[in-house]
Amino acid sequence: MADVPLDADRFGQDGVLVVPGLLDEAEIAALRARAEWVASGQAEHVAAARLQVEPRVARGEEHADNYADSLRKMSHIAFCDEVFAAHARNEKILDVIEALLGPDLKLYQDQLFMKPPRVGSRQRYHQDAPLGFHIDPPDMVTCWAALDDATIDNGCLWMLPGTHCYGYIDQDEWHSYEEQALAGDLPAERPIELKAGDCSFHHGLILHSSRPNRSARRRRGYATHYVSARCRYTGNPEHNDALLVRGHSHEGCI
Ligand SMILES: O=C(O)CCC(=O)C(=O)O
Repeated sequence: MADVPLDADRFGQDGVLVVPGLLDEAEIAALRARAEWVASGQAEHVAAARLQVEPRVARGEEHADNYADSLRKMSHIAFCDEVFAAHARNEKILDVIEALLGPDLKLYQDQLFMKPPRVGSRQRYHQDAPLGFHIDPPDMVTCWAALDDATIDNGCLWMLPGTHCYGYIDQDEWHSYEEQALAGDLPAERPIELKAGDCSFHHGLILHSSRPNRSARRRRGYATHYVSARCRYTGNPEHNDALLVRGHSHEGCI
């Protein structure tokens, strides 16, 4: 493994870690160009169902300047697009993930969160692992790569450090954290402001959210969700399309 300067102990305590400048300008430019094309809706290799429009725009309650800037997110695109697939296999990212999850790694899912200018909506407080990740144990880490500068103003991620240590949290409790956040009464929450090219890494059980983008600036973040290849897959085996990205698969595991 390459020498990655990272504080795995800090990740163990907080459940989140930022690695500044992990992606270089060429890598960011390639992702942005591809995101632009896929978000235009013209890329035939990406099924339209993978592109989700902001709900308020879809209902006609808000208006976006163009189709790309109406999109909330694009999902599972590394499974059909070579540029996003190459990012998901980026050795610099996998070195960090390996330091946190061990040597055998699979990509379970990916999502390009578009958070478009003015209409980008809030993502409520949630844990990732219970939301469609059928694995046991929940050994899962997400790399969130900033394609644009992500600030409080344009809707960066917010984390509740340490909450990954509580295991699966009842969804009623998610809602109570959400209400406290909306009331401005959640002092433990921390903004994860990033420059384009920075990556944050978060545990599958940490509570996190993001605020609306009311600014005129984009805030795209490409999340690749990795799991240990030693986890058991608890879903319908026919739906298991996790991709081995480093190390080995294990009999009876995902
Ligand atoms: O980018 C966002 O607004 C939400 C991201 C998120 O929830 C995730 O990466 O798990």
